[in-house]
Formats: sequence, C-alpha cells, structure tokens
Amino acid sequence: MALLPILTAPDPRLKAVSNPVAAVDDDLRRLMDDMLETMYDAPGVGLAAIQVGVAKRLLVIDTAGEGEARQPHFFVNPEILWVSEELALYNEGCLSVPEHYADVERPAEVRVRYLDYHGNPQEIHATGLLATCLQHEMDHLDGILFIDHISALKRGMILRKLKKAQRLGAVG
Ligand code: GNR
Ligand code: NI
Repeated sequence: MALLPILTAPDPRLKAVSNPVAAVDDDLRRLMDDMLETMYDAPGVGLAAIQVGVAKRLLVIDTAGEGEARQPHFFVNPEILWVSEELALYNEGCLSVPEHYADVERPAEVRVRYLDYHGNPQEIHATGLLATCLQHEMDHLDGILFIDHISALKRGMILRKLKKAQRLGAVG
C-alpha cells in the first residue's frame, strides 16, 4: 500500500470530469487500497480518485467515528437514482481545500447505484453524513468542489488564500 499526494485547489486537474471505470480488476483494487490508506492518513471521511490525480469515476468513504470499527466503502461508477426533497445543511470541508469550511445544503437522503470492490452491482440508500459525503465525492467526479456551492465572494476569498499559502509553501 502507498500514500498518494492529494491535489489542492486551484489545481486545474480538480476541474476534470472523470471517466467511467471499464473493469474492476486488481490494478483498480490496488488504487482503491492506496486511496483508502491515503484517506485514513489525511485524515478524511471520503476521497475521490481525481484528488490523487486519477480521472476515474471511483471514490472511497468511511464515515465511522473515531474509536469505532472501520467501515470502508468503495464506489465505482456511482450514479444517483433518487434524491429526497428534504435538504440537509452540513459544514463541509475538503482535503483539496485545506483548512476552509462552509455550510452546504444538499438533499438529506440519496439512493445510489454503483459497483463495489469486487465489481458487483450494488444500491445504497444513504442518510446523514454518508449522504452528504457521497454527494460531495460524486461532485468531485464532475470537477465540482464544495466551494462551487457557496457565494462567488466567499469562494474567491478561499481560493486567494489557498494560492497565497501555496506560494509561501505553507500548505499543511
Ligand atoms: O474529510 C472530509 N470531510 C467532509 C466533511 C463534510 C462533508 C464532506 C466531507 S468529505 C472530506 C474529504 C474530502 O475532501 N473528500 O473529497
Ligand atoms: Ni473533497
């Protein structure tokens, strides 16, 4: 297993629309394992492949709390089947937007179809943090960051600070 470097905004690669995965094979499982290890190390509750520079429609999530048993979930080629009318507000962060947080409103519940670690088709009805996280990660697959859901003024401020921090070599 290996830790992979995480891209940070405004890296243009984070705006790419990722490509469907053709086959869930051992090479892909190695990437999934490395992404999971990278996510736990960060630490984060989710990670999309594009955040480590790989433009494939693939993400990993573990929303288990600290001290709880790990519950890793792998989602390949995820598709939203249904979203609730009810919305939920969550103070989101992103490993690619380090040290910035903002409230984002999204559907409170979602139904998602995907392929699992073994390439088997699955469906999940997600609520709570898992629903928020799934939508945050699926946005990454379409080149969208949580800051794209907030005002242009706040987004501009965050991006300016990230650029400055990178210029000063002060990230992390
Ligand atoms: O670690 C993360 N926490 C988080 C909190 C609220 C909503 C979404 C997230 S995902 C984020 C990790 C990340 O950047 N995934 O893309
Ligand atoms: Ni993110």
